[in-house]
Amino acid sequence: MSAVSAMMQSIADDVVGVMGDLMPAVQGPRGRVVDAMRYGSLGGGKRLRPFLLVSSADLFGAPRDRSLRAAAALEMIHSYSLIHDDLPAMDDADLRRGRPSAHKEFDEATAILAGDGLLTFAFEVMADAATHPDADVRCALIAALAVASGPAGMVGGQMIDLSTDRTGLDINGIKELQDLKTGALIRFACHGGALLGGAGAEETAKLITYAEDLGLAFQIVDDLLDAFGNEAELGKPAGQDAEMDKATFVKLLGPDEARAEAERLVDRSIGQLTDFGDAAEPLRKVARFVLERTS
Ligand code: GRG
Repeated sequence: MSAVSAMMQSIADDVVGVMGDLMPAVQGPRGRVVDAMRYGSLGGGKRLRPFLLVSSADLFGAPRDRSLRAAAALEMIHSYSLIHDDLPAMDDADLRRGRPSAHKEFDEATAILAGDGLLTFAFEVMADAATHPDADVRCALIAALAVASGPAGMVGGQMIDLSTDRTGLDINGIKELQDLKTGALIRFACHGGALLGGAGAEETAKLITYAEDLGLAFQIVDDLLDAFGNEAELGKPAGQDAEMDKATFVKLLGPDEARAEAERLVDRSIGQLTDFGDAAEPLRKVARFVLERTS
């Protein structure tokens, strides 16, 4: 295992542990929705967003027990988005992370409720004093996470994706869509880490710019993986964008230019980290990982 994979695995294990403890299985009539919440959030996944949040918070010496709780809340929102995205009314996907998607393992109504449960529980976790003793910091975290995941963020991006004839979008249209749909939660990861750590305005701005470039690079690589990736490693079918004739970075720029653009963005994102010195090495390493990832 490479050094960055080991670092990511360690934070992934910790955040999954925190999520599991926060959502213990329950007996009785409401047990099924908790089972589906656990199914849709605890298995597999790269846990990129938690890694970004914890590594950003580490820059300012924030205690890990706090940053892991905030990271768990963020990953609950990401997991809800995947559960809902897989539903027949949206992407209609049978596979997620190499396993049946939540509505295939359970049923559609349970999958909808599991997504709703993860979304709302995430804010309960953020609002708890164990996440940060200062209520102003908790409020700032909650507000930023709500903006990132709501209609001005991920939900808005998903709406554009579902309602636009994506065959007609140009490169700026694709950038705007992806900046909301995928970028907003990645941006929150670094912003949330800065809030938890009490970062100053300049440090926060640098981390947010790092995350914006990284989020776009992540999405370009996602498009490249859909076009050329290995289905077994992806844990889901590939080639779906081309099948639907979607305008993607790969289609609009061509694979070579798309790859070059992702590399430029990652270089630029790393450039934002200079002032943080050696402490930002995990953020530099994960940026390079985003280019090399195969799933
Ligand atoms: C349903 C409100 C709502 C939003 C859905 C995130 C999303 C919006 C849809 C997912 C569809 C998709 C494949 C988007 C491309 C980028 C992306 C977010 C991929 C999945 O994230 P990873 O690669 O997943 O971090 P893992 O499994 O590693 O957690």
